[in-house]
Amino acid sequence: MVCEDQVQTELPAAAERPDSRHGALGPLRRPGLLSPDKLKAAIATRAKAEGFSVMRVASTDAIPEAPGRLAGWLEAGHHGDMTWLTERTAERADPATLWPAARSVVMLGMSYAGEGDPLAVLQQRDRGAISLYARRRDYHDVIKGKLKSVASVLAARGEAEVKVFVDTAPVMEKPLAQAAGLGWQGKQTVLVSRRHGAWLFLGAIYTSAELPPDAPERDHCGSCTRCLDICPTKAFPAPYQLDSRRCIAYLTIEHQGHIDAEFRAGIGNRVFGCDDCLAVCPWNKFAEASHEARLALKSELGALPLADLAALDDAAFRMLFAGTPVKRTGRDRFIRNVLIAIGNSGDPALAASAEALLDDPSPLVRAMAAWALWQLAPDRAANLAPARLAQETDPDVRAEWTQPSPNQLEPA
Ligand code: B12
Ligand code: SF4
Ligand code: SF4
Repeated sequence: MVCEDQVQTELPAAAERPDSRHGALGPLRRPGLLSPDKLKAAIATRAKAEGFSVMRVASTDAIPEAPGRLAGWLEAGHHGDMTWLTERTAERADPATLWPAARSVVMLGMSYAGEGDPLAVLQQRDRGAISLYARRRDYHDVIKGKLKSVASVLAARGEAEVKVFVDTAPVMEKPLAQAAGLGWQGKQTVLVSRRHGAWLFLGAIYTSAELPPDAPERDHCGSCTRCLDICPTKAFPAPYQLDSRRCIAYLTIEHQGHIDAEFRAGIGNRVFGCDDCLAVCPWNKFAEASHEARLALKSELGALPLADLAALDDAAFRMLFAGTPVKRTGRDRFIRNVLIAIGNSGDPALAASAEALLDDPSPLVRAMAAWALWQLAPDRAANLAPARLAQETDPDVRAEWTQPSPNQLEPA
């Protein structure tokens, strides 16, 4: 989802590549080079072969509203502690500023629609809900290779320069995808497609090739507000505006610190990400389940018992989530999330899992172990509190022992 530490990948134009058979010949089109229309068709063919569900083109000046919207979002503080979003904003909001040689943006979407109801696991309160995108191989790894393959067509058959991006800084993939006509930014801000619903991973190729642009998609949300209404932590101050600081995806994946008491009940049993505002979109009914083998769902991650998750040490965490996006949070933040889910489970049998983590080296874990114990076994927590306060030095963990955190939101 967010992967700003990855750098964009560049392929040199065909003439610069060591294996190029063309050499640098001046402006005449060499044999094998394609006209813009044919080049676009060739890219579409390769994109389809690589498993992309949709590919369309935008010009580099297609999102003139983006700089103002990005600035407003940042000024409102809606990025939380994702401070990297405040850097290189001019390049982020304008492809031509990021790369002056760029003439076109090829936007690609890959479906990750699943079968069945992705929210069903939310009813299993003793299990951990991992969002649909993360129960599989990390899409960054899969899509980057596929983007490079598509981009190689541009380099070889258009003699164009290319840079490929999937979640790499600084690119605004959703407005670009809307401008290219892949779909529109729904009221929950995610790109929604009439054919694939809200389940599309996005990737971008910036290129020096002049390709015929496609028409932008218009908004098909109408009077629907399902995604806004379902949000458990009320993260939408208005339609089309997301305050990340209130979003469970942000809190459970990106946020490094303690999670405010205000949001804990709303998190329910979501231990990594959240799908609610995507899953309720009526446009999903047209989405076919994804058949991309390299993004196949790992069924074993579907509804893992919270007791098993709480028992993971660092090595076991890495092994269980190897190759998936979950590994990025690291064990401590993940166990923080699991303990919140345990506290929300209403299952006194899980109090033992919380108690077993009271001495964990991570204050993030100790704090949420104390909180979960207060939720499930308040008498036991009250008995332990004096001794715990006598030995605990971390102020945030002490605060959990001093004041059981009130749930300010109803459980989802
Ligand atoms: C930062 C980030 C996050 C942050 C912030 C999310 C956000 N809405 O921006 C957090 C951590 C919360 C997050 C969560 C998720 N993310 Co994320 N994330 C990103 C990232 C890296 C940057 C997005 C960005 O630039 N945000 C900044 C704001 C300014 O941009 P914006 O969303 O376009 O918001 C503007 C519009 O709403 C617009 N606006 C204002 N008024 C109006 C009015 C109208 C009519 C319109 C059209 C627009 C509009 O202005 C806003 C600013 O106010 C992108 C990858 C990328 N490089 O683009 C992935 C990306 C958006 N994430 C993705 C995914 C899958 C998710 C999750 C679904 C994961 C999950 N299941 O937990 C959730 C979805 C939560 C949600 N409702 O958005 C996918 C979405 C794919 C898609 N189909 O759109 C992306 C594109 C990654 C990818 N390559 O596929 N993510
Ligand atoms: S991902 Fe979940 S918490 Fe975030 S805005 Fe959507 S429904 Fe709300
Ligand atoms: S749920 Fe409704 S409002 Fe939200 S994105 Fe889908 S169509 Fe638009």
